[in-house]
Amino acid sequence: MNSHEPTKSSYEPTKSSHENSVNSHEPDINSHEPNIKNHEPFDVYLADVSYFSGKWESYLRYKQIPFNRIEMDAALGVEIYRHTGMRKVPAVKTARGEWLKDTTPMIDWFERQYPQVQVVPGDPVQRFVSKLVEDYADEWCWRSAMYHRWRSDDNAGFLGHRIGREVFNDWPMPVSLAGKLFKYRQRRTFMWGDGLDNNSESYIHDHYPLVAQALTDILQDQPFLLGDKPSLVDFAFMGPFFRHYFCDPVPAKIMRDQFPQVLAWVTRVWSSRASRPVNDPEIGKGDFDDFSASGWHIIFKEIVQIYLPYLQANAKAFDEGKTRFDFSCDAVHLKKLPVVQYRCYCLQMLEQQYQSLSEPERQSVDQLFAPFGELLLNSHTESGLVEELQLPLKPRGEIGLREKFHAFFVGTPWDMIKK
Ligand SMILES: N[C@@H](CCC(=O)N[C@@H](CS)C(=O)NCC(=O)O)C(=O)O
Repeated sequence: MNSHEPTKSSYEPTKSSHENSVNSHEPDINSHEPNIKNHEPFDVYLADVSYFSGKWESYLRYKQIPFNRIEMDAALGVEIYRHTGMRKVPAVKTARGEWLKDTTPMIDWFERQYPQVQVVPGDPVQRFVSKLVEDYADEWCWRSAMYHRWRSDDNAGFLGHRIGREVFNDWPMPVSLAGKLFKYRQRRTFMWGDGLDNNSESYIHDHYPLVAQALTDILQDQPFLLGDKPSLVDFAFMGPFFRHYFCDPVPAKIMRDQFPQVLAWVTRVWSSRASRPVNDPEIGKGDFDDFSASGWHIIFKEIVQIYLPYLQANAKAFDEGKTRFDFSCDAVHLKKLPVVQYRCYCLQMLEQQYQSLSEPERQSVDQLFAPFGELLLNSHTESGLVEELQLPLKPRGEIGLREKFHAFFVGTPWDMIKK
């Protein structure tokens, strides 16, 4: 297999998506960045069904960064694992042969290389709040997005088959069986293994409409979540809202019927280009907004009262060497959650960013969240992953046959601990 050959997506030829992302009719907004041209073009490994690939691809398309779009299969998964230590997408290889992983540090890396049009607000308070919201969209919206994909037999049957055909077509078995095995793995790990039971089901189910309503309220008077141009928080919410809620048939019906403004926003973000302001030439020139839209209250409340306490509990369980823990707050009780080391890293980064604000900036952040309680950002957690996630990644050695076999068939478990 030639790893540089874009694989075929079942919905539309991959090549057309690629052409959209580097459209020669658009002005080259990155022409002032001569240094970066050494890294181009990027090989971007992704999956057309994937949460984080959707976030990542929307960002690259908006920034008009040229890339080869390569859909992963199991063999490419081994290659990605060999260079990144994870069988996870998206992953990027630069033209110099350096590797990058994880959308959060990747966006920071690309923002430094392509500063012409920034998606992260320059104001320190807005920047910190954007990072916090990004983390919430990445990590806390994940459970509900997995639930809406895998809970209903109709949706899960369709997705299992689609993933079998698109991602595991090189497993030595019929794609229908590959799809069924993958469906079983996802349900076991991300539904029953991630706190879903009769008591928690209503919270997990309702999380999608809750956040969709918040986005609808925010979008009442503006095309994007922080005003008239896309920013980090738009790309972050594209994680759950694009490849899961917009593309998967069962949650997509909920979006069409109940949240049409969110449906319009998804297509707006997907089709936005930094060189092409929406409708009005004045649009896109101003600063980002200050999170004052009332819809943010729903999300801020969740962050203060549920998500940060959860991150603290996860970090405490990690420090105590546990592999599972129960988490309870007023809104939900989640039993036997896996300890996720990566989320200790998320907390560590957020705490560092919060601590590096000046006193008045920290007070402005606190004031935004004060109606809902105190921001818990003082665990001093040490995740052990900071070095691992420095980009570009340090080159890794060859891997043995056993590791190859594992990466091909099993992948890297979500709750894998790397000390
Ligand atoms: N924190 C990572 C998460 C990447 C991730 O979890 N990717 C999922 C797809 S959305 C994956 O590749 N999973 C592979 C698997 O479950 O085997 C990021 O932001 O890129």
